[in-house]
Amino acid sequence: MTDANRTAAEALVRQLEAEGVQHAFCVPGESFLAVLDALRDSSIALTVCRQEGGAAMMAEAVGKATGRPGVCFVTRGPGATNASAGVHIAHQGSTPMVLFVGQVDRSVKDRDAWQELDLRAVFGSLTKWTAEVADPDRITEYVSRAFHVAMAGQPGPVVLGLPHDILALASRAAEAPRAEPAEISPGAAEMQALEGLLSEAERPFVLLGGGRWTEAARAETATFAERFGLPVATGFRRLSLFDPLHPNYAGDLGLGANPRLVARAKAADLFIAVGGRLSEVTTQAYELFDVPAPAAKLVHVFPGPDELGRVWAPRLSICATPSRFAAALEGLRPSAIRWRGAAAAAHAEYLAWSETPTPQPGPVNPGQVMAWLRENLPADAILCNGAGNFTGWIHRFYRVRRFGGHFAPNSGSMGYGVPAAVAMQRLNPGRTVVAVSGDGDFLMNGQELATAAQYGLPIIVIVFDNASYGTIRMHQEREFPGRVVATDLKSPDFAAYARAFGGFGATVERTDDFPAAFEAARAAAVHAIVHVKFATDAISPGQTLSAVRAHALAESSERRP
Ligand SMILES: Cc1ncc(C[n+]2csc(CCOP(=O)(O)OP(=O)(O)O)c2C)c(N)n1
Repeated sequence: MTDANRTAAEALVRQLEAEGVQHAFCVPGESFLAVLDALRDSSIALTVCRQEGGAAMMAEAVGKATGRPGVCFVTRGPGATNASAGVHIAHQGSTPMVLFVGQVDRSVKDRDAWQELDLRAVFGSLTKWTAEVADPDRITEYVSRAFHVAMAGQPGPVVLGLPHDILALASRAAEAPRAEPAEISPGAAEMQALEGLLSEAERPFVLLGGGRWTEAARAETATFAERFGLPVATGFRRLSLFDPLHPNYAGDLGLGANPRLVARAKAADLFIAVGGRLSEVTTQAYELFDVPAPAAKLVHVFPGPDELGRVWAPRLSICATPSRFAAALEGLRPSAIRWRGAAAAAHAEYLAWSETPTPQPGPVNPGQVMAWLRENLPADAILCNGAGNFTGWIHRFYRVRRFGGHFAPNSGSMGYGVPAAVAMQRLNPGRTVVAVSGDGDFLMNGQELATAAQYGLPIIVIVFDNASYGTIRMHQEREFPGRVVATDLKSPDFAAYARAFGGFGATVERTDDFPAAFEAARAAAVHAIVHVKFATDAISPGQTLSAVRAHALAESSERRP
């Protein structure tokens, strides 16, 4: 519909409503006041944040959670460059997202005017599409296209510039109907070819990843795996695509993966990768298969043709969305199944790997903390995290039981956990939302605790504090043993930090004290931090920094002439 009396900003907001947008995140700027004004009268819940990086990560998390673009508004130069952190996460995570940027007036464009940013140049390689709306009468056309592009094929981010002067102008733009991404079905010939490959296989392996999954597709894939006894793994930070207690679950193929799982994946003669792009982390630094011709027959199912064959030439390329592919699995009837017992063996290996505690130096064992959370969080809890070695304990010991129960950056960007938790608690007021952060990771966006406070969001943040940028220290010890530089951290009292924002804080210095601290945080029903201090030496599950250093020193002395 059109309304001759409305402004371009109002038309934009009406189009967002037509797209079904329920939440938007922003840091305000004078460049898009008319949009903020229109949002004031809208059904869209606006969350005002403290830094655009956090706002963009919140929008990214919404995109991951809903499969529809997360929406973020920021101002030009300083705002958009801050937000780029979240845009890159969406880019590497195949997450639909639209970042709106208040841009300079058209009359001063290209003068390097106040905070002007060449959006296409800056965001060109980070987005599926970057554009500026130059005509108030075309604003809904641009928004509609942004939503279509963000969700189409392999989803990803779109950046739309909004010149300040067009926003308050009258707009004759009509609303477009809600964008629905095209589904892509596998052809009968491809499914028949897959059936043939299964009939010949002896050691098949299924890997799930990427975007465009639905709860139904997850269930259909599980049924398929059960019917044929197939071992199924999840890719890096795609933990919620398969129930870890399902008897066919083989484990998480990401950072710190179970060596037995990696061996199983490498030994497969038929490797069926569904939905994911076969990233560097999932493929164990491109070591799972020979490049470009894997020994295994690789079947790559992906919702866009351009990714198929990027690194490895698949034996069978299937361009399909996971939902349509999963629906088509029902029709498969391989003539022979030669791998009986493989799924049970793989699942037993996963259980042993995730249930055997790893010894760690010092009175706190982060693995035991994650194991406690695994046993004590409700099945529908949402866990969010950023990046750092502390995530190794999540991947290994935690279990994500539900679809959409885990939000983490596939790009390995620090600072994601707190904003993602804020966004998920905004969307799911009744659910337990926990962010797990490192001491370095937390302070990258810890200021968004103020946003949790402002909206009364009882997120619980666990800060794993090893007084170090531990991941980098680990690499440092490997490459320059004993030469510590720029990795020691002196952090604040994080429990007091939480209290300064009006929340609850507790400090834990022994594993046994964690349950009571966490329960107290839960009972407080406000945003909370449980500050867990542990030994710097406890660098990752079952590993110490001293051992890493000793190994590196021994290797370097062997190399010396
Ligand atoms: C935004 C960003 N900056 C830098 C890095 C490089 N980096 C990866 S892990 C890491 C250290 C993380 O430290 P912390 O959060 O304390 O966790 P830990 O590794 O000690 O468990 C750094 C600096 C990154 N991944 N993301």
